[in-house]
Amino acid sequence: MTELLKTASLTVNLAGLNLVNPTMLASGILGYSSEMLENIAESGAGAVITKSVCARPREGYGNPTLVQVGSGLINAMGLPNPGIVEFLKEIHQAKTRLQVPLVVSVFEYSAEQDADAVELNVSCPHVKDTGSEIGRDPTILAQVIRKVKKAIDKPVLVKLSPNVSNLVEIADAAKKSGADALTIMNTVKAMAIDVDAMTPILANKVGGLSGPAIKPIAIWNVYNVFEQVRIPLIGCGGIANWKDAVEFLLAGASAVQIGSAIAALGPDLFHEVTIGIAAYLKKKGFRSVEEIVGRAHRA
Ligand code: RRO
Repeated sequence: MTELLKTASLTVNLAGLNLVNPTMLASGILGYSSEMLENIAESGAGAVITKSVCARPREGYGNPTLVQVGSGLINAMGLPNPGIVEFLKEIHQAKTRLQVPLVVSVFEYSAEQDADAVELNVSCPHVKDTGSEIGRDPTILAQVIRKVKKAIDKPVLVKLSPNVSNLVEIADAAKKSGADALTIMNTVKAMAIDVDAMTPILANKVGGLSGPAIKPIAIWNVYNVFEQVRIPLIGCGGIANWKDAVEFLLAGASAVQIGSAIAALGPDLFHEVTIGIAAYLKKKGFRSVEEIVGRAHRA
């Protein structure tokens, strides 16, 4: 099995981050502890992204925060996090132990020296003022990105929302204001209603849908942005196996993030997906992941 990993180059240079393979842990999955991130890296992730953190601690919403639906999950956690000061301790510890790039997901930007990169979360579908209010307005988004780029000299990834009328316009504004790569996409605004109680199930009522249900939406958005904006893309949305990952690469993503499926199936999925990508490259006669990025556009 591991011999297979040597038959093709699986490495990816993503905006200056060197990944041993194109899989990344999506933000928001599996807590804040450095042990958890280390475990994920040891299981084969090419990079890990923390849960989103903001300047001050936030409790998040009350329960229920999660509901399973047809082929996905709707969450409305409400950005629970211990605040940057407390979080820095975990980040520092993680950085000293991790062998793969550590990306810190931030809401309100706070200087973070130990991160290899930051992922700006401007796309939470339901947290007021700091989430998709920024990510859906190209002018405000550009101002925020310029400010962050001025403050740090690390790669800035920007995670965008599908809950906008023109994602290409948003992606273009992000690129022009200095984003180094774009993560496409955050969750899709969604709701589930309890027919007995006759009320929305989540305490926050509205949430974000993730999982297999949103994969075709994410594939389309990656494909469409790739065609019109020249910037490295990271595909995210419903990846549960190697084939899903390959689909994103063919659509134009240089790397992929896996979220809900890791929570459901465990971190070994990173290795399985990487092996699957390697086998696919071998079968098709390609020597590197880079050779298939955006390949579906040649059709
Ligand atoms: O914490 C959340 O409820 C949350 C966030 Br910050 C996000 O970016 N996307 C999402 O679906 N939920």
